[in-house]
Amino acid sequence: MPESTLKRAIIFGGTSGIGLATAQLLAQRGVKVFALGPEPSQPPHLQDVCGPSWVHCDVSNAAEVELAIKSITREAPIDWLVYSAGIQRYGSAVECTVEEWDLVQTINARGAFLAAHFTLPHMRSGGAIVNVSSVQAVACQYGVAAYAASKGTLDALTRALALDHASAGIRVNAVLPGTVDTPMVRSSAELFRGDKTTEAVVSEWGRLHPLGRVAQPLEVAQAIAFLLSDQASFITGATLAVDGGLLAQLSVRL
Ligand code: BMA
Repeated sequence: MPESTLKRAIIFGGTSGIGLATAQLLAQRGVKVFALGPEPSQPPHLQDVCGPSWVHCDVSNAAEVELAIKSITREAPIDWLVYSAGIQRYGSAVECTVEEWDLVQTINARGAFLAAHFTLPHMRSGGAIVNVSSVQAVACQYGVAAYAASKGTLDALTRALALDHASAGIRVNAVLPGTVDTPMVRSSAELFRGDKTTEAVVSEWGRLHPLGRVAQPLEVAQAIAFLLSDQASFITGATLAVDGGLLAQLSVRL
């Protein structure tokens, strides 16, 4: 493919879970992918030379985000941005500490603002952004005050970005995953498993989804790749649930 038509993508949170699956999928499809993550050195699963390039970036540090994007865009502009960095903390508004609240908003929401803020000036017209939100932006579990609020912010930011940058030919959408088999969900399962195995807890959570299982990260990555692509050329400001039917259901039964 000629260099001028090669798509270039930045993926925040590209070293784990949904972000990693997206980085791998896009790289397989011939996209030049920059996978950003907080690890101090290149994670072994990103050492494949044909795969995504790894760039260190702690999204809580605005200067690091700016520097990472500057170093990537120095050689050429960017077509696609995916914000998939995210953490989960549990507790009601009373149980959640002020520090936990701040950390969750910083990683899940402020980081998405920083990514957009520093990347948008280097994006090509025809480009696209996808933010990885959650079903919990719309309807939430008990005890996830900080997380749900951060994802609600991310959805609102998605709409604001979609409006403000439509005239520049840039589309901005969000995916809302249900439960996905990622390290983040596995560590939540570990936290709540009691006497059960982590596997059993993950399967139990899966059964709560109408499709009867949790998602694999690739299933969300495929939706992200669609929203980035020209196949979604008239879709902007949208929130796409990738949730096995979770948001379609009420827990009330006849
Ligand atoms: C995700 C995470 C998961 C959870 C799922 C469905 O965003 O919070 O831990 O299982 O939402 O509530």
